[in-house]
Order: sequence, then structure tokens, then C-alpha cells
Amino acid sequence: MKNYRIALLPGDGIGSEVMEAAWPVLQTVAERQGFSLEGDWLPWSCDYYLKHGTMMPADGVEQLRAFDAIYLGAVGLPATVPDHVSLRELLLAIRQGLDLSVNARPHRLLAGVKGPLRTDRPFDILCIRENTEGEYAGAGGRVHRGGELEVAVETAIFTRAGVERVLRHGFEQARLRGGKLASVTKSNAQRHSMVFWDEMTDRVAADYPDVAVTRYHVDAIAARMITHPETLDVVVASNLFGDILTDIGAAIQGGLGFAASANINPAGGVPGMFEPVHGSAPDIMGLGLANPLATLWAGALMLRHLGEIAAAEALMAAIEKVTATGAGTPDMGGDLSTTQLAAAVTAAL
Ligand code: GGG
Repeated sequence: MKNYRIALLPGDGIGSEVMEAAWPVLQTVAERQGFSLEGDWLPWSCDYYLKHGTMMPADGVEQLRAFDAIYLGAVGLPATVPDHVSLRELLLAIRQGLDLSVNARPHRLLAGVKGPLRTDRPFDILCIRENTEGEYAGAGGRVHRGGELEVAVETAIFTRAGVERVLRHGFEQARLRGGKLASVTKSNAQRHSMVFWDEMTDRVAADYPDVAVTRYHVDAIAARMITHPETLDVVVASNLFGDILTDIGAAIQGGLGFAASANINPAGGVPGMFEPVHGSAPDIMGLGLANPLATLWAGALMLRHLGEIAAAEALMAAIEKVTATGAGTPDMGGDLSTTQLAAAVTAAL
């Protein structure tokens, strides 16, 4: 029987609740489809930081290379460790360390879920966010700290290889889907990096004459995602723009409780990392209120990436069988706890 080794990183806050609820569901799907999932729980988190002074061991990224995939809950507990430390030392360090250059986030309404939009037209958007450089490259610095002359500089890095590979992945996905791609910049205001992004879009587009490309400025597409989401299909954006647009995507699909995310290296050779888009939500941690569906959907993305397509589809079908009944956690207007909703998905398998 095929066995996959999965690194399980619950992280902080509700991360452990959604992961502990979702993992048995994935194991049941695997068992039913004739393969097995073997999980190693890794305690890398803000708690780990308080004990060891780092968010993960020095060879953490190297340890992760031995797995088939990484399944992550949430990162950050600002009451204990500043967010810019926890995010950069764990989530961003893994993305950059494994060169997981693409962050793919699907946005659509699951069966029975009513989003906040006034339009009833169905939408199905795949946001592809550049994931290792851009505005989150970590380049920059501060001088004259605390003084009148203090300066902070955050440098966005756009390499030819980095922009090309994320665009190419977007075009490949567009080819498999509706043949439509939106390329997002702010090239009217950012005259270096974003004009470069536009030029790279034209260059890569020449290899995909069957894909229709529309250029959007980030402010315009942000509004369009709310007013006419059905006109969009594959959306490719930089790290920061993609981060923001995918929170809008989450909002229009019913909330962060539904938004899933796949961090992958399209060249292969390293494990992908799969996570809900949401953070650690310290305000509801320990209360059993967290919605596990984003983590379960991320699990389905992981199974698909591992090549277990039937299992991924069975899991998504079970999730939608449950959402179609109106059952859910309080954020969905229901009264189920995190574990009860996950158990309902197992029962629907
Ligand atoms: N689910 C992972 C998590 O905790 N995400 C919170 C977050 O702030 N993410 C920022 C990002 O995706 O770049």
C-alpha cells in the first residue's frame, strides 16, 4: 500500500484545533482510497520559540525535505512573540527555504454557502500569488532608530526567474481552466518592478496564444472581485497584492473559514505546504469555534498535489455534502463545534 509521510505543523492558536480535527478525516479518506498517510507532529510554534529562542530548529527546512508534503495550521501569537518574528521565522522561512514560489488559492462558494455578495452569479477564481520574493523578500533596513531622522526601507525584489515562473504557472493553470488570465500590477505608479511585471507577462503570453490576458491594476481588480467576480478566472499577482486579494477572495466565498492555500514549487523535488489562509485567531482559541473547512480543503489540495485525485475529489464532495445541509460552525451560522463539523465530513465520505 502506498504510504505518504506528512509533516504536521499545527503552529499556534486555533492551528492545533483545526489540524487535530482535520487530520483524522484525511486519514479516513486515504484508508477508503487504498493508501495511507503517516503524520509526524512537529511542535514548531510561538511556544517552541519561548523555549528555544527560534520558531523551528536551525535545520528545520532540511528536516522538512524528507516528507512528501507539509500540512500547516496557523502561525502567530502576538501576545508572546511579535508577528513579524513568528511569520518570518516559520511560514516565510519554509516558503523561501523550499522555494515554494507559487501560492495557489481557490475562491468559490461551496454548495449551500451564501456569500456576502448581492450577485447570485457563480464565480470560480484561482488566485496565484508569487510566494518567495516581491514585497515579502525581507530586504531593507532601519537607521537612526528612535531618532528624528529615523528611516525604514522595505525593498521589493522582482527577479526575472521569479516573475517568469509564477506567470508561467498561471498560464498553465489558465490553459487547464477557462483560458483566461488576469495579470495584476500597479504599473501606473510603480514604474520599475510593475512595468517589468507587465513586460514579463507579454513575454510569457507569447507562449500561450490560446490564453486571453487582461491586465488589471490591483485597486481595480480588488473592486472587480466584489462587483463582478464571475468575470475572473486565473488571477496572478505579486506576494503582497496576492496576499490582499486572497483575503477579498476569502470574504466573497463566505469568510476566512473557507479559504485554502497550496504553497508549491512547480519544478517539483520538494514537498508542497498546504494550509488554511486564516491565521491563529487567538480571540477564539480553545473554544471549539474554529471552522475546520479551510484546513480540510487545504487537505484536498494536498491529496491532489500528491496525485491522489480520487481522494481529493471524495473529500471535496463530502465537504460540500455537509455544507449543502446548512450545518456548520458559528461563523457559518451553525452551532457545530470544530470537531463536530469535521466528524460530519467524515460521516459524509
Ligand atoms: N495559515 C497560516 C497562517 O497562519 N497565516 C497567517 C498569515 O498571516 N499569513 C500571511 C501569508 O500568508 O503570507
